[in-house]
Amino acid sequence: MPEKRSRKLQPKSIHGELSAAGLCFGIVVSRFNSFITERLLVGALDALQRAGATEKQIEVVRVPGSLEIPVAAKKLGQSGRCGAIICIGCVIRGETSHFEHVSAEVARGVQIAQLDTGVPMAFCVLTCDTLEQAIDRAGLKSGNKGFDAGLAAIEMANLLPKLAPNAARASNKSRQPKSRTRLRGTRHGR
Ligand code: INI
Repeated sequence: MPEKRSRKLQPKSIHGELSAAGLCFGIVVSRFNSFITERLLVGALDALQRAGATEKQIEVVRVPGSLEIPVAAKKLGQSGRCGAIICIGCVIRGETSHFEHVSAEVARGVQIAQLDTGVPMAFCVLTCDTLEQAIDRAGLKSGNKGFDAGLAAIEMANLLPKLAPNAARASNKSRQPKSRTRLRGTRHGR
């Protein structure tokens, strides 16, 4: 092949913005280990607020334990109200193998729920060996994983409409006439 000085390829890159404008979010929070999960919730709300979300754009659903997160997240996804869902739980290793069952099933369940509904679900279920590890991830040494999950949810809620068949319109919000502006992830918006 003849040697050719070619410029580097710069293919179109598709990504989701970190803006909550026009989006609704669901947060499913487990009450089990609420000392940790409530702190993760604060982190997730902080991320949404910094991205411009208001209370009207957020729905918080509480469930007894992490095992109940997937079914609640799936129902919420099916409702058509949410552009993305944040799943918050905390599983801490104990004396028995219960930890393995709960942590494996909640991860599997949330993955199935997001694939079944097509609604992105940010996974913020801590699986820790000790309470100290959990505390570190809920606002101490390792930051707040709820905040990280909030950012992931915002990004994915913005990204997915761009991958839809009518992506040209979805990715070009600014060209839409004002009258068509509406909250995506609402009954009317989907
Ligand atoms: N649920 C949790 O969220 N974290 C745990 O660490 C946990 N442990 O260890 O038992 C836990 N169990 C409860 C479970 O999620 C269900 O709520 C319960 O089994 C009822 O279905």
